[in-house]
Amino acid sequence: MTSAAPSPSLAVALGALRLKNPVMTASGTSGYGLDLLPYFDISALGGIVAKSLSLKPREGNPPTRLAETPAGMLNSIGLQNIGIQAFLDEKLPLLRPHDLAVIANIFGETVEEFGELARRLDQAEGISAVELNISCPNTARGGIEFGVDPDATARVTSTVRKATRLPVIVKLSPNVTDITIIARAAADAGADILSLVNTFMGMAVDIERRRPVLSSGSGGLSGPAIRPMAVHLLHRVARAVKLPLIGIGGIRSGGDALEFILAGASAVQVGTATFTEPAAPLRVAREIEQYCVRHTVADVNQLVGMMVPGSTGPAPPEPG
Ligand code: RRO
Repeated sequence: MTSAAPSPSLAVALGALRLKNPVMTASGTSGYGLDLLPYFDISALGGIVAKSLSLKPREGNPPTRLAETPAGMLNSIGLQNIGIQAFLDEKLPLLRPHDLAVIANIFGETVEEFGELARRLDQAEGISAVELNISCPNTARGGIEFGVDPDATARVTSTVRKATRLPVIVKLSPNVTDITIIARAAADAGADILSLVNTFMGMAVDIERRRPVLSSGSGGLSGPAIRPMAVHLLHRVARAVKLPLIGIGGIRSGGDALEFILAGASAVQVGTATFTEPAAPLRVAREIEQYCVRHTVADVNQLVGMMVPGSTGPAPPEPG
């Protein structure tokens, strides 16, 4: 008589951030997580990352703010959000009954604003970690301004580090010459976890109107079109820093997520896929489990960074 193999363990710990499985939603793609409630039980996910929060509410950019591109999507939302206080008062209480990690993504135009946002979150009950958005491509001040400069990255990170006891995740931009320089700056300044990548700068042109499709001109490209670039950048960062990593970029299936995991990610975020399939993160988690069963992997942690030794080419040169 044969007995069924025990279910693989999917729980992951990224330092102090513990998740029941490695799949989260990506910031900005399902509001404050509550938009997903009509579609599935969000408690089946490792976590949700809420839309970037600023001190004051923001209306964002005028339309057109979204454009479909081959295997991807351009956005220029412009940080539309209800502001941190409304999030804490109106959204967080509705998330608390759900058994998953709630991660607040924060955005400041100045280092001091990042510090203030982190202080407010530190007082709140039901937040598992804070993710620093130093990589938004769609704002004149803050955002990517910090994320392309190692000194500014370090200043934001250390200010937030001092302002909260929560695990600090720094979300990196791909729009840099050498992402490992920014990754090291964040790590040295006290980041606990790095998430990567935010969107790639891109532009689509309406040739009939002879203008960019997005009202802002350029925007951020996401979706499967960016996945190989995102996996490459995550793999580079995994070799450069010792911190736990969260992989982001065009994940639509368990197999996509496993590319990031094998390249060195301890967890992943699913974003653009939810626009066409709101329950995609749940399916991704199930497909990771099925892969583990198929490959007799008892614990998903055994896969993190475990590509066949010697198969990934020589290590990249040290910067400088
Ligand atoms: O709101 C946006 O336009 C936006 C943000 Br905050 C971000 O981090 N990444 C992006 O592609 N869009």
